[in-house]
This record gives sequence, C-alpha cells and structure tokens, in this order.
Amino acid sequence: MTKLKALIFDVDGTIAETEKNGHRIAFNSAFAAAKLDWHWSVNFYGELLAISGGKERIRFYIEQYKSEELPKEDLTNFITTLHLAKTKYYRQLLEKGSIPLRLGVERLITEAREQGILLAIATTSALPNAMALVEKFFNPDWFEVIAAGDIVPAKKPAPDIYNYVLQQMNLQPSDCIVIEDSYHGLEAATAAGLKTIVTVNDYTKNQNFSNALLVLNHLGEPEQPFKVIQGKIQDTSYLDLSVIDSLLSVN
Ligand code: XBP
Ligand code: MG
Repeated sequence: MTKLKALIFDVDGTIAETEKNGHRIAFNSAFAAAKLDWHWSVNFYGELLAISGGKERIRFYIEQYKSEELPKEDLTNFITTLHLAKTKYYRQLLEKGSIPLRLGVERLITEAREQGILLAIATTSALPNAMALVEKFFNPDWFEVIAAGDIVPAKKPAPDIYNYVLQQMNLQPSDCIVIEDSYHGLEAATAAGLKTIVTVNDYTKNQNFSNALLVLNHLGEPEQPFKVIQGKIQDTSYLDLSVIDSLLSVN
C-alpha cells in the first residue's frame, strides 16, 4: 500500500532542459528585438542561473554589467516589457518542439495518473511559460495545482512556492515527493519539509545536493538506465512509483 499521495515537479531543468535551449535563447531573442547588443552565452547563462526568475535575472545583469546604459526611473517597466517579449519567444520555441521532455518524465507522470497519485507543479518560471509546457506535453487538468512565478512573494530557494502547493492540495510534506534539478530547488523544497529526488543536468551537476533523498542523472527508462550519483536505491534501471515508495519506507 503506497504512502505517497502526490508528486510535485519542478519545471525548468527537471521536466525538460528548458534553460540552455529555451529560456537562454528567448532572452537573447528579446535582447536582439529590443536592439540591445547583449548576448548570454551557454556558460555565462550558467552563472546567471544563480538568480531565480527571469525578471530578477535581467535586473541583476543590468545592475552588474549595464548600469551605465539605462535610465534608473523606468527600469522596472523596461524589464517587464523585455521579459514579456522573452516569454513570447520562449513559448514559440516550445510550440515548435525545440525543447523535448527529459528521459522518464512522461513515463512517471503516466504511471502516477494510472495509480491515482496526485500531480503538481512548483516553478520559479512565469505562469505563461509553465502553462505552455504543460499544454504542449500534458494537460493542465492532470495537475491539482500549477504554482508558478510571481504567485508567491519570494522565489526559490525560499520555500514559499512549495508551501503554497501544499496548502492548495491540503497535504502534508510527508505525503509528497518533489522532483527537482537544482540546489535552489532542493533548498526550497527542503525548507518546506519536503523530501526531494534530484535529476541533475549540465548546469547543476556540480551543485551540493546533500539534502536530497536521491540524486540521479535522469529518471531512466527500462532500456536507458539512470546513474545513481548519490543515495541508495534497489537494483533497478529507472525510477518508478514502487522505487519511490521503497525510498519513502526507509527514509
Ligand atoms: C527556473 C528559473 C526561471 C527560468 C526563467 O525555475 O529560475 O527563472 O530560468 O523563467 P525552476 P522566467 O527551475 O524553479 O522552474 O523568465 O519565466 O522567470
Ligand atoms: Mg529547475
């Protein structure tokens, strides 16, 4: 009998590799459309990911690197307009299929639906971006709550977005497992009392995941086994609900 009631998914870097080939490209397209000669390379964007949230990331970049170029008074409007354009480009990239799901995500979500395990999303990304991804690959109705962007005052690593999801679902942290990809995400979930499985990617593979239940390179498939980076797990090649349950019973 399963103890698990809900799976809570992060979006960016977890459900899909959205950062390098999605958000980053969209930011650069928005900069070009605004006639700004700004360009965020793959490596530089990795550094900028220390700042959660697209609007916050643009503001940080301007303050650190471009403070001479822009008037201070309407900076917030300027950032909002730039970010709206970025959202448009990001959604176009998703719609045309440039950003595939990560390995094992569709399988695990299908299994959860079949077994009556609830699903939720907790992301720092703006709601239109999260919705575009859910609509492309899934169906918003499959998720009890899609918590995104500015719905809470403080973004990850603050626990707000996870606390919000728990409140909306009326569940306890011990009822749920979070799937995340980053240190910020893990810290947010942990601070909300939630246990977390991390699937790393190129941007996050060297981060500190000592608070995670398990760290994998991806969720795996029967024919495409995951690598266990941290933690103990039964002899299996992919993460399914029975593996999650067995993890919960020993932790
Ligand atoms: C990732 C983020 C987001 C995206 C950009 O959050 O920090 O800011 O990089 O998205 P998570 P927006 O991994 O929690 O989903 O431009 O829409 O903010
Ligand atoms: Mg993430």
